[in-house]
Amino acid sequence: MTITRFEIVDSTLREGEQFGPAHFTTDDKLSIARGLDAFGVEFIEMTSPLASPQSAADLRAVVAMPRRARVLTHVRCTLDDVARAVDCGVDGVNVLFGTSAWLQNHSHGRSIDAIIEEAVAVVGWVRSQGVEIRFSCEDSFRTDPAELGRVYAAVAAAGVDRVGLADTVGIATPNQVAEVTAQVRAAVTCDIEFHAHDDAGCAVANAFSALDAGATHIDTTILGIGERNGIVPLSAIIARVMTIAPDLVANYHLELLAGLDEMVSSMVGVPVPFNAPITGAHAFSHKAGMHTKAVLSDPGSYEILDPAHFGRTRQIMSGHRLTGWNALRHRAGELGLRFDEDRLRELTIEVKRRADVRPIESAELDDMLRASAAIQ
Ligand code: HCA
Ligand code: CU
Repeated sequence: MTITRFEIVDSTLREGEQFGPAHFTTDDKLSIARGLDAFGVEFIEMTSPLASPQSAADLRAVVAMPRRARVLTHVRCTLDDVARAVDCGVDGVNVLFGTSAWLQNHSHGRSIDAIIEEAVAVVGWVRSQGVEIRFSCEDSFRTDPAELGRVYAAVAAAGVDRVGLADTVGIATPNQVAEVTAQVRAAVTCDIEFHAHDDAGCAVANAFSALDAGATHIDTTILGIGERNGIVPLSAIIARVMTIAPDLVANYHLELLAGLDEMVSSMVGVPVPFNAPITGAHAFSHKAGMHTKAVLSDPGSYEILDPAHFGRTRQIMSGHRLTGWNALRHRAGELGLRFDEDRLRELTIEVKRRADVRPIESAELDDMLRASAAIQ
């Protein structure tokens, strides 16, 4: 299937608040909301106003902000909860119900028929208020597929704007996500949102699989923060979609991604992961001689994303034992120095010899190059 739509429901201010070390102040929340709005996400999802008095006040503050993104809040699927949400002036509500046997037995104790009855009433009421609504089956991938189909068909018939598939425990595989999403796609005409946890390291792959099978909206958080080890990181799904369908990310302000990651990293006190696509400190560093040679000739040889699109710069590393003479010539060129080929080869041997003992700092390498140029 060709992916034709991709909208972002960023949940840093809901799922992200459920990350162990997270505690956002009102100012933090406003800064995150402003940053996400400037980046261009379509939706900002916030914690339920029923969570605490400050949560309700913060939700109202974000609703009152000048913004283009639509503000959603995430509440239980009850008439009381959605009434509180609507009262805060949100553009939409994201409601959920636990439909797996685990959650039916250990959380709310309701049957599927009772869930459907409540969900249909809630969808009808929210729509009557002119507010949009998404209904999600929590723990979708441990829910009986026939029951899942029955619930979605009922809420779709009641006029829901989106149905949500949630891999709450991070158990789904990409093939399973493709299969279940395709079944839901065939059963409903409304939009489909997908929410993926990363317990088994498949969140981004699963989100992409969902898009490929007809999902339209992906839940993200900045850095991927969320319950346990989190969900789909914003920068990662952008990278994934961009390599396949660049037009679908063309309207986002991609140069703001790294700043968003840094902001949330300092708020929650965890570093930007080294392996974060796009924003990781080494995401555009090239080291081994074979790599640097090819990248210097054409960056596309080892880069599927252009760092310039994200306001980032490519690094060609040259002061280490894996270096090659192309990398050293490149660095020399940046310093305005030129060497003949023999001298470059000698220098490469010397750099490798020194780097075998310990890493060479970039200033030290530059000194070596300058000293070598002086005696040439
Ligand atoms: C939660 C559960 C949730 C909801 C996702 C959704 C999940 O912490 O409330 O509403 O689609 O992972 O199932 O985050
Ligand atoms: Cu979640």
